[in-house]
Amino acid sequence: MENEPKNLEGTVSSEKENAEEKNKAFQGLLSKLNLQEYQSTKLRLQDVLEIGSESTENWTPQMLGDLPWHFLRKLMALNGTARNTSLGHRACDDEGSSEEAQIAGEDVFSFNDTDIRESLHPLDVLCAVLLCSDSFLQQEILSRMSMCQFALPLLLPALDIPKCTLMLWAMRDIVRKWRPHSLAESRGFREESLVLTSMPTISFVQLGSCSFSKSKLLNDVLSPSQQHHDFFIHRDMESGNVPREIADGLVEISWYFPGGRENLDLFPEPVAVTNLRGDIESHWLQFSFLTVVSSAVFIVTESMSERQYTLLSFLQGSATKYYFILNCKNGNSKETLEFLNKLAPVLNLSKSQLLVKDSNTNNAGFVQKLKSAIKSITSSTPKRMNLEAMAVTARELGIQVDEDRKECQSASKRAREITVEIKDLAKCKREMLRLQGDLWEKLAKVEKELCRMRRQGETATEDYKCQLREKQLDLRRQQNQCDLTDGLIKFINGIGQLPSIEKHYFLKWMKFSLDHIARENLFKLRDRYKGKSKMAGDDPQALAMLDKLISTTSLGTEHFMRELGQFYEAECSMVKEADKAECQRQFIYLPGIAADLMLEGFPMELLDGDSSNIPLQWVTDVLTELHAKLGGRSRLLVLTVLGVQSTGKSTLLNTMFGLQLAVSNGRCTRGAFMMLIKVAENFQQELGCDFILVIDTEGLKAPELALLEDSYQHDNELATLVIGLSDIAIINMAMENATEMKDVLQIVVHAFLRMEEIGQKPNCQFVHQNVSDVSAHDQNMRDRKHLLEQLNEMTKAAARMEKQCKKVNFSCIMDYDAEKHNWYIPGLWHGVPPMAPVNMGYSESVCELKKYLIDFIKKRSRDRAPKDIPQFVKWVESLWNAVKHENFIFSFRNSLVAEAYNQLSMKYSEWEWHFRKEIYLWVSEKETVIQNQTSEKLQADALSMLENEAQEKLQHEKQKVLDNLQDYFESGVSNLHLIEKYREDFIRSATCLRNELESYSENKCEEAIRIRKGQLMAENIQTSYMQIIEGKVDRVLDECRNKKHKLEHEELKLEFENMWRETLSELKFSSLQKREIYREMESQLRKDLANRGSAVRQKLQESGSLLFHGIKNFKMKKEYLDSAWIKTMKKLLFIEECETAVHIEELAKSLIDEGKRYTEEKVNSRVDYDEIYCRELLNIINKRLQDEDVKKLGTTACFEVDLKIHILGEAAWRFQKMHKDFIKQNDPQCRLEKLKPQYFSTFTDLYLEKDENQTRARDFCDQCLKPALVVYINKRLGIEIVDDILNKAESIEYGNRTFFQFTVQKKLLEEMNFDNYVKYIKNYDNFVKTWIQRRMVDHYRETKCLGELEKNILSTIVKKVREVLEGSKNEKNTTVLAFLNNFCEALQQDLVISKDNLLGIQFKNTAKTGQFCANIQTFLLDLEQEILSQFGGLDVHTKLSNLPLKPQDEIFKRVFGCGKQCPFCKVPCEAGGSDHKEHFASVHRPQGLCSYRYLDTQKLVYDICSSEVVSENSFQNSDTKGKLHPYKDYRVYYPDWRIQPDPSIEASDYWKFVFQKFNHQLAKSYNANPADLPRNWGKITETRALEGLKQAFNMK
Ligand SMILES: Nc1nc2c(ncn2[C@@H]2O[C@H](COP(=O)(O)OP(=O)(O)OP(=O)(O)O)[C@@H](O)[C@H]2O)c(=O)[nH]1
Ligand SMILES: [Mg+2]
Ligand SMILES: [Zn+2]
Ligand SMILES: [Zn+2]
Repeated sequence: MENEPKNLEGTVSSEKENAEEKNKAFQGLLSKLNLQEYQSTKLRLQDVLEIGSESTENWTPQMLGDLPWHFLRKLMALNGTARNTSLGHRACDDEGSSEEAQIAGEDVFSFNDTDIRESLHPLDVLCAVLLCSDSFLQQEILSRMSMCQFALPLLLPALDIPKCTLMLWAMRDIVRKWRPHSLAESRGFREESLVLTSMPTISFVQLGSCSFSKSKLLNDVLSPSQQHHDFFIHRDMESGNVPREIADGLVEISWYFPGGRENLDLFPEPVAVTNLRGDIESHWLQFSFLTVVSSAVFIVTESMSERQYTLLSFLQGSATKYYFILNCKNGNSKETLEFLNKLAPVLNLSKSQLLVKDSNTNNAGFVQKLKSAIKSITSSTPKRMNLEAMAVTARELGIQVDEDRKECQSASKRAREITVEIKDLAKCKREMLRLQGDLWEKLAKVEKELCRMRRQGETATEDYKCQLREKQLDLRRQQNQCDLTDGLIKFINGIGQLPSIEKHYFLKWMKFSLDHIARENLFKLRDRYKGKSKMAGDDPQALAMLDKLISTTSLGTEHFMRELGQFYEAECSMVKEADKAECQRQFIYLPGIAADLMLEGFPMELLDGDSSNIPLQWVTDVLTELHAKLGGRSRLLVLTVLGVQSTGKSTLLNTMFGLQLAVSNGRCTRGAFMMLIKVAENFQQELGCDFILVIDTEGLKAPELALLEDSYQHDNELATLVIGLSDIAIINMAMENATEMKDVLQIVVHAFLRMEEIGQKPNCQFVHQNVSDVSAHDQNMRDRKHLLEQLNEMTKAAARMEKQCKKVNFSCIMDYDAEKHNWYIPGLWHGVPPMAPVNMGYSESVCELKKYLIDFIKKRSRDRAPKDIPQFVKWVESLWNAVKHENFIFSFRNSLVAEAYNQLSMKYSEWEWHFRKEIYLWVSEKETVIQNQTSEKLQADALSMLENEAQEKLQHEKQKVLDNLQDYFESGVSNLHLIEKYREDFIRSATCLRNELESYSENKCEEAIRIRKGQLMAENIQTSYMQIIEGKVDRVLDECRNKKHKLEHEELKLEFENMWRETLSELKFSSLQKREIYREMESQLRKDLANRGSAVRQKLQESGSLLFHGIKNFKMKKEYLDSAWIKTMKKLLFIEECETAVHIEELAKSLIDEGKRYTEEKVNSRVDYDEIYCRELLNIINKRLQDEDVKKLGTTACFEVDLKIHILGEAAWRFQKMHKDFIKQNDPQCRLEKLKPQYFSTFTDLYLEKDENQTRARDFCDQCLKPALVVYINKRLGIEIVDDILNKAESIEYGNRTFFQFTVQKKLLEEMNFDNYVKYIKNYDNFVKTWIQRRMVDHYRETKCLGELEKNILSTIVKKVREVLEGSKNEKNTTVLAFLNNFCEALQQDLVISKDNLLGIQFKNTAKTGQFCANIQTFLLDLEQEILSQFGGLDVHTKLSNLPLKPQDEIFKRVFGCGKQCPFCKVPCEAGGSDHKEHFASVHRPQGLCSYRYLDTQKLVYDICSSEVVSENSFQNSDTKGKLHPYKDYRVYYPDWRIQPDPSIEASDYWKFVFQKFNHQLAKSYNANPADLPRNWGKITETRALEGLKQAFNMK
């Protein structure tokens, strides 16, 4: 250094000492600030951005250690008070001490305790923080300081070495915008990176000590008139007077930028101002630097000594202009002047270069003087230099430059290699990023067309879909054939192979260069456009053009990432198509790289704003990778922002979370970006999530632009997607423009409405920007009311547009509270840019909002578990899919919703079965009790009492279901809010179930009582006969005993026989009346058809007795078809007669089956015939004939008559036989005969005086207990089987209807049997019944565990029996008669013991109860074995047919559901519960599968309804009365069906495969021609079909 003063040279030792001292000071400071740990491992940006518990606190620093964090947090929030270092008042201390002082009688005032509050100089804190930060945090700190218009550190004192560091890198990110006066006319502006902008620099340094503040002076100079701003910290600021510990030698820099208003601007061009802290003497290096880079240096001094003079004279020859500001204070000014005069020739000083200030100088005047001095410098074409050039000087002087780190330099080189080539942005994009241009845009269009089918034209839907699919694949193939371009390879190397720090540098460098190029480009473009738009006036067309141009020529790292995404996606689809082997994949590692970037806080593109498309595969895989990297701990809260273009959305997010989203004028954010903000470990629990995912979106278009393009659609899509993903959505509004606001609100309301419909209810916060008054909230009360009214109005309009008819208003569709969820935020700038700092009010309001949001998140996560990444991915997928379709609501399907719904309906099925079981058991118990009733007890009001009891029970059980439902919805199972809207369905279903069971139980009880009454009549007669017989037996016994000799067995028998014969002949048996059932039924049928006209009557007459019907099969006849109806149908719909005939025959067959089932059930219950049975049969038929579907067939009265006759005829002879059997069973004589052996054995035993106890006990077991136990087992077995099956592990298939469908279809695919498929499709309910029965029988045959069930049932009841016996054992004195009565009484709810047999047992029974019981107990063991082996001998099938409650029917009810079928393809409904509002099915199938065909060609139709409902096609059928109706509006005719478009092309692969496989067989069996199936259906393999099935049913 030539001009370095000698006396500073050679003092190495003092320099060393100096350094040591400095280091000591620094260490001291660090320990005060608690920053030591960051001396080696620097603070990173992420550390500062983490959300911790302090985010919700009002945070004032209390200790010195709080100061750095206070600074960082406030700065991140752009708060103007960030540099404040005063510590929080310890208010109570203060008061306390003054009071204490008074009490103690001390003086209140004294000098020493004034204000020596412990604190630090702000610059010390700043330096310490910067020294402890890594270069990325430094960069962020400086960028934010620049926004706050704080002076920035240019040369930062370094500590371990006596040098300092030039903060070039740290300022790299700052971009400033200004309007030089040369552009004032044209209203153009300049925008440039600060470090690249050349301008004159004016430096201010100080010589010796000085009592006036040059910083303050500078602030006065730089501040705009009427608005003072502290660019530099000065001693009159808070803590500005605290002695500096390390900040001496710091050089700060600040700038003046003109705004293009000549009378207001200080200077016409930008000027930089630097300020060296401390004396030049001790900071000569810094000073030398300044003398080289500055156009002028102002030296402030109060006095000058000899030494100082000498020092300054070394500056001789310097190119810089020197000015002196002399602050005259006391006597020595004269001496100083002398020195200055001596210096004048050396430094080329002129008169104007000395500014004298004394105590009389008017400050304002002085400032003015200084300003003109500067102005004259700038107007004299001074030296201009930018920061990059300064760095060169710095290096020459041995000053470090922060950019010189090895990593930074090599990263810069890498980035330059890519960007150096770029001249023309549009061209570069075309050539370097080929995949995302035309190809990707075309792909986006095809993907949307696949959903919207707008240009389908005449092509058949499935064919058109195939074509599109081919096109899609072709585009992907083209993409896949592209090679990576050179630039891209370098980019991948940059982000893929470098260590984290270098990668970071690399990405930053990329950004800086690309931004720089883009700015230059834009500048030119604007210029060119300026001319055009001037000609056209301010016409929107030109604006729109410009807007478009800006977007096509913008280039950022996101474009590179997007390109990688496309490479990845193209490869994926090739692999999927098997065009590429898994092992050939080149790009499989890319998602991992992108996930890393996200983790490091880089924004990731979610929606590509250029093509309006989401690269779904890419996004999914990146996020999945991210989830894996997080070890599965990825609970997210999603926060988004929406609003009109350029209303400061990105700025808001940047301020709130310290993010670095791109911010600028014009459409700046494109599409949507997501970013992760980490929640501090110790705060995750409290906040309920691990990350906050922030989504920044592209601004919605201004209305004038919206008119021009199709951008309304784009905006709508964006809003729907983003709001759908949100937990919290911030709607940003700049208050000034009412129409703009209305437009945005409309879009937003639509999106919210859609979300409500699908169960997603995000919270919504309105942010009104640019409202500054403190009273804003109150003043705007009216506005808020007005806003709410408007919102309500819009909501209603939107609901109408979405074709919803329900009444809604805004707060129904979102979580919105007008009072709490409206925020008024003042404008961002305090004053006029470019010199305006960020408004404190802005920063603080945003901070308030943030606090509120964090609090809100805490509360919200308590009652709703936040989604994790896999769930988020599913949301993206399903929302995007629905958005692509036109009709969002009906297209939306989300696997999470489906999963939650499936879980709920599974639960509901359980509750339903429980309810049923309770009622079944109750009814069976009551039936048993009724059967045990003797006449006196079966009173007239027995039924109504039972009914009351039933009501209570039903109510109770229903309530249980409702309670379960309630509990379930409060259980915190995930995603419950999504299915909230289905809750009503299940509540209604519970009521419906209750009603069903009510009529079931009433019918059962009624029937039981009726039957019992009939039995009692017979029993009474019986009893009287038995008494007579018993009297006779008694007499004969006496006679025999009186005979002298002992009678042999033969003789006894003879005596007994004689007595029996005589008695019977004496008795006049009044046997039961025999009825002619078929006649009774005939008359009932006549009554049923009485008012159907003479033709019917005649037909009935002709048919003759029922006895002759129902034997042969039912045959179709021509007269069953209404010929007039058939004709119209044929004309309208081309429905052929034969087709209708087939349907009618099917109907008849199914009704006949049902009749048979009913009859059989009655016959099996072995009761007497009752006319109710016939009535019931007729009811079944009549009800079915009233069905809408059946009415459509146009059957004739003749059909009805014949069908009824057939069904009743078949029933008649069975009922007749049943009646006959009953009479036979109950004929008194027969019954008596049956008892004969027993009487005889009692008789002989009595005569021989054998111990009859044992025999009697055995008889009791055999004849009374055994049959009762068998009946008991059968009664329970059905219920137990259902329980058993549902509790099996595999029972998931019966869990709900969706699972069942999946299982069945999967099994069918495995078997691949044509007949089975036909049965499944055509005769669904029968198929299901057979299926269940078959599975059940197979299961029990295989496992043989039915025996186990029987054993369990038996042992429970036997245990009960034993208990009763045990209880009676010790009763010595009771008679057997009494015992038996007790016994029956005790078990009256469980066992029906035959009264006849009991009487026999009681006859002449003198045994002692105790003994009798003991005997029974011994026999009981054998009895149990006997019963079990009897059951064991039966085949499973027989066993099942013996059960009064058929388990297969119960399971059928469970899986069959409402039984409705899709009006187009007949696929069964899968909705849960029995009373749902909408029917739906997971997959629909090609219509030809259920025999639909084209009438002209008779070829089977292969259209799928789920595709048709989004196509332009129409349908016609009898519901539309043959008129064509657009498929899209199918809900006009089928409002209770929800047919959702396929979530993916693959979902219908299953049925396509089946159709393809059986096309010819189907055609043959339906008497049609095979379909011309689209070619690529043939490519579907069985594996893919199964995959499709799994996907459709959401199975893993
Ligand atoms: N006057 C004023 N300017 C603002 C305010 N908020 C932001 N800006 C400026 O407006 C410009 C646009 O801000 P951005 O944050 O990019 O706006 P945006 O809504 O994200 O814009 P797009 O993403 O392009 O839709 C920037 O230059 C901001 O500095 C404000 O409240 N008042
Ligand atoms: Mg933005
Ligand atoms: Zn369908
Ligand atoms: Zn249904």
